[in-house]
Amino acid sequence: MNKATSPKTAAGGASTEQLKQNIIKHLHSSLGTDVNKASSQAWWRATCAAVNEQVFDGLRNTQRTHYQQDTRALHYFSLEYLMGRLFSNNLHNLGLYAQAKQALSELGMNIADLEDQEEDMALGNGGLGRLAACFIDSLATLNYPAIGYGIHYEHGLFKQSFQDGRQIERPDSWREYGNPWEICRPESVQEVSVYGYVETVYDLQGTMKKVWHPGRIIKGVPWDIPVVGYNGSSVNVLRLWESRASDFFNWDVFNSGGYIDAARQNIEAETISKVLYPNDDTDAGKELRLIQQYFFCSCSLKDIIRRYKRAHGDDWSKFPQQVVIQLNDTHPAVAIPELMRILIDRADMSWDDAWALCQQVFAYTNHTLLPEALERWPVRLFEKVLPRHIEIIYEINRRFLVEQVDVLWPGDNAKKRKLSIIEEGDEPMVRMGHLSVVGSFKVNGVAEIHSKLVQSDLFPEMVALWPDKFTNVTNGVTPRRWLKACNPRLAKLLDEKVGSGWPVDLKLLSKLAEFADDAQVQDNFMAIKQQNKADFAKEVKKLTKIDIDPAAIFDIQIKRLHEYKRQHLNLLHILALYRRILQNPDYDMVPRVFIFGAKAAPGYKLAKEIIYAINKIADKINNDKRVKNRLKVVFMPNYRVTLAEKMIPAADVSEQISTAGKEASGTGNMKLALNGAVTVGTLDGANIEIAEEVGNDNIAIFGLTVDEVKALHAKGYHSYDYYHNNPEIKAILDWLETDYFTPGKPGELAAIKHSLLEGGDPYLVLADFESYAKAQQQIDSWYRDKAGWARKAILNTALVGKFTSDRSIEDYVSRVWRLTPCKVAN
Ligand code: 73E
Ligand code: PLP
Repeated sequence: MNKATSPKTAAGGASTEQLKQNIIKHLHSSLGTDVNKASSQAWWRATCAAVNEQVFDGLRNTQRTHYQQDTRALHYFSLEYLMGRLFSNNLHNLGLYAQAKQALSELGMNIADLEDQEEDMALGNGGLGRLAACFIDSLATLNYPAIGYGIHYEHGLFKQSFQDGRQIERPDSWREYGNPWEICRPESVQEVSVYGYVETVYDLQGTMKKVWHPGRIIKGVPWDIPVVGYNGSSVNVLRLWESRASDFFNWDVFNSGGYIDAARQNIEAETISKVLYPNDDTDAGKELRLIQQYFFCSCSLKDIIRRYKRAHGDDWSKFPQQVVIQLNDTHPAVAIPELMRILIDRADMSWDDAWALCQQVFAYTNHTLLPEALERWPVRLFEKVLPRHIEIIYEINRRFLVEQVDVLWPGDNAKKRKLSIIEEGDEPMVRMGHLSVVGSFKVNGVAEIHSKLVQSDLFPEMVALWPDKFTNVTNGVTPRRWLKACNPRLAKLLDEKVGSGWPVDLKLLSKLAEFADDAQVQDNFMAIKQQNKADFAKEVKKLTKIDIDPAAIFDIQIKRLHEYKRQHLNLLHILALYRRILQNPDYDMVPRVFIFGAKAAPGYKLAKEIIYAINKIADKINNDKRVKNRLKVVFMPNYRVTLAEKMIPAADVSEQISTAGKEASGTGNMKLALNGAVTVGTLDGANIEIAEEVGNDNIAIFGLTVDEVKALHAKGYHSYDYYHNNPEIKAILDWLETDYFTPGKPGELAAIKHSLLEGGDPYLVLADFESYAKAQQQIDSWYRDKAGWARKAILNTALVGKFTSDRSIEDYVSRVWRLTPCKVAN
């Protein structure tokens, strides 16, 4: 394994004194203010500018080295990057955090206050976007030549607040006053066409050519965000495209007197990169979303080709050696027909040569099996927006059906219908998953079980056609952000116990297992947890006005709100505990605080009802004297990376309770276990691999397995049976229909009951309830044994080294990308 070295004490040799001088210099010369009157915002910007001096040195060195060595590079195509804040991350990765803290303190400033000046860069919805952010951190740390491509959304994921318990969305304007980390690159602008029509023409030799006459041309302006590797030696780039009206186009309209029209079309062009779609399943059918996808793929491919041509001219033969493109789900799959178009229509390549090249360049990661998230686009929409691409897709499909499908299954029309990239029906659709598999040389899922299901349930025939195409790469998270930076107390203990190499070699944490029964280490470990909980309790008080006791179990469920993630299973269990307390005033339980963090997609009605119900029930329970603080419920508003960084170090229990087979992997599960939380989880996604690593004594597994879920559905699932046969379930569901939690407004919380009964309970909440309640009982009894619990918490941290995103990247390198690390000289 290619190991990065531990961070130098001061990258570029900057001392605390130099840093101080640089900060002051930037206060003066970049911000136009001075130490006596500068705001916290100005101090933060000046410090960013001082840090950037070193970031940019690293960036120049890296780009020069990659250019000189003409390296093969990874191009990560993703519609989402959930980066969070960059300030402390960059300082940590440059090995400058301690100096910066000291320098600022000597200047009379508190580094934590400056950190709070930064808006989260929330250009993603959840796990998929955060995975992309962890991956680019690991790629830079491991010195792999790589570039991330995406969209420079003006508005990232909405901000969430609650009004009378209901979710309110407000726009996120993360760069309203500019962003110190990004660099605009006007010299690398690209132009992208959409709409129009395709003409068939013949040249003098009688060869047929297709000419696309676009209806509109849009300019793509690149913004580069430096991605600093942990040792500071490689600094890669995240290149995000912003859409603007093309100069050429405006001029045209202006000449014909259409000033207002020109202004309108300007706005339309700028709309493309205006806002991130806030759904973490797809909005198939939305024209703007398809245009977003095409816009960034086309800009990025042209950028890659421009760079390739600078080194290799018109000789395309080395392209597949130099370029590999990873498609982060099907969202960027339109890159496949776009590269075909460029090669055939622009570079005059034959179909066969172009297709052979394409198939060596693309690889596809599948992140979900949920039917609603499998992207399909109406053919009609494609015809309108991308008339040339739909022709190319038809031809890819025709050849695939004739040359592959019909050869293996001659004359089998049912197979053809099932495998066709075009789904037949009243409204024919383009299946982006099929296109991605056909156009890629590798396809992977994101955890062992998920990759198996991709092969057995989603694409079995594709596996029969190309058995070697399919593989697994289990997800991972960067331990730099998700342990070292967010949990400094634990990081320090780990430095002492296992040495300081763990941030780049997470398996070293296993040495901590030797101390799992050491009373002193247990005390230290649990004292750190206690301090983190006390810090977080203050944050809870500040944001929600709720008092919580750090001595209670902090039981945390943080993730997007979705029925398959089953926040409502957690809620039903909370109601069960509450009811038991009311029925038996002496009910004996370890005090527990159930803490939620979750955004619901604005159009997802039931998800919003679940948020409302949690808030209303929390209100009642938290103010009920009879509970005597045994139970508290907190819904933290505006869950995002920055909040995750505060919640995860404070968690005792991690809720990972999706219906088996539905959560492809999960990554929050890894972060929580790494920080010493014990998981209550189903055998789903990466939970299975976490259980393998930490052992069954250190995780509370419950619920139906994937096979049992399938069998239950096959036999016929009747949620009413559980309602009628389990008095606790019946009482709780009926309770939701009363006005107990919403005085004077009975029925306000009934939506959950209805979805679980008349709605058929599609995610088997009632089927898993009893087993879940038992697992929670198990947690309660485990926690009573202080030493036993400390042992479990320590072993969770010690044994999850597998889940570093460095390991994921090395898996991608050996199974998919075939990259060579390229050490950058300072
Ligand atoms: O299980 C998670 C997984 O950990 C999965 O649900 C998530 O990806 C994570 C990273 O692999 C995911 N997000 C989406 N699909 N799967 C998605 C779909 C449409 C829009 C945005 C996100
Ligand atoms: N949202 C944020 C802000 C995160 O940090 C994470 C972490 O992995 C996720 C969503 C994904 O959570 P999960 O894997 O539990 O769905």
